[in-house]
Amino acid sequence: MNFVQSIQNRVCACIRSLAVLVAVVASFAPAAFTLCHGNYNRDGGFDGGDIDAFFAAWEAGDPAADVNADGATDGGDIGVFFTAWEGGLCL
Ligand SMILES: [Ca+2]
Ligand SMILES: [Ca+2]
Repeated sequence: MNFVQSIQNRVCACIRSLAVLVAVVASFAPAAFTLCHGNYNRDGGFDGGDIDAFFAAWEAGDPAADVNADGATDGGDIGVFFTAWEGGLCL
């Protein structure tokens, strides 16, 4: 293996590591990174679009809808979502 191949291999290994990191970060639910559950669709406002987005995720059992972060997407999340949404709160 010559010097150029060695550098190429290292760059490729670095890119693969970065791709793995991006995949890991992307696998987390968006809600896990936001403290602004009321603005569920992250458009900056608190409106019906957030309700639609929240319930679409909630009905699908999407972990992103686990807004109370108890590990389950269930009825407990609805109250937390509506409290944040009605108050325009970023908890
Ligand atoms: Ca919104
Ligand atoms: Ca939950």
